[in-house]
Amino acid sequence: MLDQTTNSRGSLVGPVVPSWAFELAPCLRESRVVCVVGKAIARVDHFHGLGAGMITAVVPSATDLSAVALREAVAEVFGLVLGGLHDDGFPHPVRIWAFVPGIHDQMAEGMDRYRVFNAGRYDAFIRWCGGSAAFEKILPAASAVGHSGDRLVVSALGLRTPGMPVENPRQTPAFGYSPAHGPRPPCFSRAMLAMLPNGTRLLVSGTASIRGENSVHHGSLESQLEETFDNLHHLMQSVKGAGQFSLRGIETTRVYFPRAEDRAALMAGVSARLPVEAAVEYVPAWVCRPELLVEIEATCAPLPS
Ligand code: 3EB
Repeated sequence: MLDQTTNSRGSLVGPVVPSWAFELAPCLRESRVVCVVGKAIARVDHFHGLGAGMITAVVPSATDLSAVALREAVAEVFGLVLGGLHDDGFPHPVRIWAFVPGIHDQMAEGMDRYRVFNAGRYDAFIRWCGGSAAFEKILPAASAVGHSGDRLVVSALGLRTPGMPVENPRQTPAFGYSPAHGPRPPCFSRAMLAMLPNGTRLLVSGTASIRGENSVHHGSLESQLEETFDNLHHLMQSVKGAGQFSLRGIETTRVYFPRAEDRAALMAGVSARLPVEAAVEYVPAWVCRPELLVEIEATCAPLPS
């Protein structure tokens, strides 16, 4: 799905970070091949810009790994990416993208590949944060979606200065989800307020039709879209003391959707709710829960004061 698709201008979009992020750190400085879990191979690419770094790690045949091996591989890959950003002088991760192959394939009792991924990511962040108490202070914003290839791809954008995580009062923090959503919770913040080289931006994580910690409006694209925009609105309203944010300040978005037949309705519903000048990409992709029909990520500038 995500392996061969197009954005609204007709350019190919792979399992790759959006162009606004790539443009912040466009220069490839170093590319290494490393061994993970003693057998799988990963390629780790380090990109730099003037005020930002990006590290992308790719595990080519991740669908060959067992649940135990995948959890360990994900933990190692996140460790490589977070450690690499630190060594490159951009020690503060503000935004992570993960592209998970076969995201809904069952791997173990009640565990699809997304839940196994979550367990490995949790292991890495526990190590990196020195425990779960610091999650609310430093977890970056993120998106995790599926694609039809077999590669696990993790990209992280890092800065020299820390971002400030923002939560949504209508949603349980993802790192506080109950075990109903898997043995280990997804480690990310709903948004990160970050000082990018081009100014302060709110980097909004993948946002979906979730209230509290439960998916709502099963089967209804229109209602899920409305709920998603309500979540975006309330998230932006909850930013404290760093300028004001609203949907009107959105500059870029990515809309992930699993059902090809929903594209036209999404294009109509999304563009009606966004500023005309916002750059929107429509990216066919499974999202992390099978019942979710849309997930939207965004970058947002503060409103003029
Ligand atoms: C959710 O809110 C919906 O696992 O990194 C959105 C953004 C979602 C990021 C992730 C998951 C992730 O739980 C899914």
